[in-house]
Amino acid sequence: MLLDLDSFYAQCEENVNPSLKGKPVVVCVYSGRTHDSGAVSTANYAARKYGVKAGIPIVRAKKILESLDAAFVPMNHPLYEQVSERIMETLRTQADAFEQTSIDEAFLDVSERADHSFVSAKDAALEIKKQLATQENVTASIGIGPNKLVAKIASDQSKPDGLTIVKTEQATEFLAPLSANRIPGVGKKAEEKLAQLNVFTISDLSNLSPATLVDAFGKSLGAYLYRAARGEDDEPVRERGPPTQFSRIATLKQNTRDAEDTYQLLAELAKSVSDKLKEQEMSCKSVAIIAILNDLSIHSRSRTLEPPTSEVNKIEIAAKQLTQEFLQATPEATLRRLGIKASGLSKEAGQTNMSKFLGAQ
Ligand code: DCP
Ligand code: CA
Ligand code: CA
Repeated sequence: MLLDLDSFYAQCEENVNPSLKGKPVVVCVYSGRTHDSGAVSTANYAARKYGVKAGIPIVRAKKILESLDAAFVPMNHPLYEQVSERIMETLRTQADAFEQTSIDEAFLDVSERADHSFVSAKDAALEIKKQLATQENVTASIGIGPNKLVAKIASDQSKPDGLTIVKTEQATEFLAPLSANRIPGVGKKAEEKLAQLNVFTISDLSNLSPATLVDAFGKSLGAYLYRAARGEDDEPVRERGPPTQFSRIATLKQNTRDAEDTYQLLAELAKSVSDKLKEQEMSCKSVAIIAILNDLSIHSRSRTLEPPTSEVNKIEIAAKQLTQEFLQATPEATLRRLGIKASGLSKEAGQTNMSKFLGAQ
């Protein structure tokens, strides 16, 4: 089964601020440039009714919802991470194998505990929905299928609070009328190519020969699409390994090529990356800056830290130096956005455990 939480950030906001309930709620990523500049991160279903959705400018959302009592709230990522971590922890215990694929989404292999029965799997899904409602006051949409591909597509079929079950023998019939872009991995580019081949639905796709698909998409994507059109997929549900990097990125108040103008932002980003490392009890061997220029080109410079660290000061100093050096070496560069990436992650050595141990005495 694939479980995807409904309008996730918006539900988190509604739960910490019950006065939002019933209103259109829009979670905003303010760029900080002018009062209202920025984009919509997500909106609850009351706002979506009017066409407000992720990615549109905040200004446009405000115009659309002008005459309604709508709430615009700034994105609060630490809150969503906390809620997500609690939910994922509970979900993990409900599956034979568990794979979190994003902040609000996870695959649960329930084959064994449901005795390979779709009826039992449905009961398990209803139980999970009930648990999410009582423990976290959130709804989710769940898809159940014979494999990850079908479960994922099924989870998108009915939202919010949906439950769609596609048994093995129903898979091809279920997929046939759906638009080909419902297949994970089919983005804008693939969709255009498919349209040139007169392919719009998954049924159309299933009529293409392997040779045509490999010709158009290359061996790997071509073979994947051939199987996907038939509802075939044998990727196992597997726990993802520990993270290998953390990064934070933000827009400068104004474009600049004066290093000092970036120091406040870099300090905030360093704090955020360091907090994340400490929360995960990890340290990083390498710090990089990501510089996005006014022409939107992306550049990065990195440095090794010896010994590995999670200290905010060390990360901040490295990022400031990298920014200075980058600006000196690139006279034509004007910064628009800046990010810090910590990579080469490892679990903190025994030290923290020792200090925890001592602290507990
Ligand atoms: N998100 C974002 N910007 C996007 C897409 C998503 O910031 N362009 C964030 C906000 C979402 C969260 O990620 O709440 C999860 O993304 P989903 O695509 O699952 O969208 P929602 O959970 O908001 O809505 P849905 O009910 O359609 O799943
Ligand atoms: Ca979601
Ligand atoms: Ca999602």
